[in-house]
Amino acid sequence: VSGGHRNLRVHYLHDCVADDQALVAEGMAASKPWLHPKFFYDTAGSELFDAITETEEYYPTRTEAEIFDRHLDDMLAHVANRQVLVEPGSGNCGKAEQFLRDPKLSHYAPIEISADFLVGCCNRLARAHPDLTVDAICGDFTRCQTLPAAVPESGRLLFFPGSTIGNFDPESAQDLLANFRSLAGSEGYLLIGTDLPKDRGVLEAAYNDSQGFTRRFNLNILDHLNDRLDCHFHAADFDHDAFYNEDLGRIEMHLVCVRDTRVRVGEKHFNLSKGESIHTENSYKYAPDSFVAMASTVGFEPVTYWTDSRQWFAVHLLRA
Ligand code: AVJ
Repeated sequence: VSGGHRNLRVHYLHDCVADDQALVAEGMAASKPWLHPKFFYDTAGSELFDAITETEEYYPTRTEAEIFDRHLDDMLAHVANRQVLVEPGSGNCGKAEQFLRDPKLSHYAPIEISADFLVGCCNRLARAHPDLTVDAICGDFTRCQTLPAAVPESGRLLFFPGSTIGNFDPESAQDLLANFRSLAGSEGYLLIGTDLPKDRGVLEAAYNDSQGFTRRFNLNILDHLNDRLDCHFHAADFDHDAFYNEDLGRIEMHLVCVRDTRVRVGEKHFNLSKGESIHTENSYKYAPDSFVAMASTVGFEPVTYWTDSRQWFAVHLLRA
C-alpha cells in the first residue's frame, strides 16, 4: 500500500497471471475460439479505448455523458447520504469526477486492471480533490469478491457506467450483478449504464470507426497477450470484424484470419485457417425492461432510470 499523495492509497489485488494464461488457452481450444474482452485493457488498449470514445461514430460515451449532464442533480438527490463511490473498471476515472462535487462523497475506490494507468489517473485526482480519500484498487474486478478493509462498508454507491455490463453474456452478467450487490452492502446502490437496442447502421458504424481506432483496439489484444502472458499471436495474420447480431441483441467483434496461422499460448499450440476467426467481444444492448428483470433476479430493486432525447442509452439506479 503506497501512493504519491497523502490522500491516495494504492492496493494491489493479487495477480492471476497463471489463471489468465489458462483462460486464453481455454478460449483458443474451443471449436469457436474466443478471448476474454478484459484483455483489451493494457495501457495501450486503455488509451485506444479513450480515442474510440472521441470518434464521431462511437455514440455511447457521449450519449451517457449527456444523460449525466442533464440529470446529475436528480441522480445525486436519489443517492443522498452515500459516502463511498466504488467504481469497478474505472478506466481514466473521468466519469466519477462529476459525482465527487457532492461533498458527502468522501471516499472514491476505483478498481482497474490497468495498474499504471489507474495510479496515474488517481494521482491527478487526489491532487485535485485534497479532501477526498482515494483507494486505488489495481486488479481485475471480475475476480474481486470483497474490497480492501480500508474502504468503509456503509454508504456505498457502486458506479458502473459505460455499458461495460454489455460485455458479459447474460448468465455472467447476472453473476456479476450478484457480486455487485454484495459489494454494495446493505442499503447500497448501483448506478449502471446500459446501451439500448437501435438501428443497425448506427450500431455498426460505432464499432467500425473510419479512423480505425476500433480496429487497432481489437488487434491490440494480441500484442497485450504476447507481452504479458507468454503468448505468440502473429497480429499481421488477423483483421478486425464487427457486426450487429440482432437475434442475440449484441454487437460481436472478431479477429478474422487473413491467412493460415499458428498461435502459441504458453506451451500449447493452436492452428487457425484463413477465414476462421477469434471472437473477442460481445456488447449486449438491453431494453430497459429486460435489464430490470435481470437485475431483479439477483435481488436488486429498480429505483428509476434516465435516458437521452434519442433513447439511445440508459442509466439505471438500483437498490441492493
Ligand atoms: C467499454 C465495453 C462499453 O462495448 O462499446 C468499444 C468497448 N469495444 N468499441 C463497448 C468497445 C469496441 C465498449 N465497452
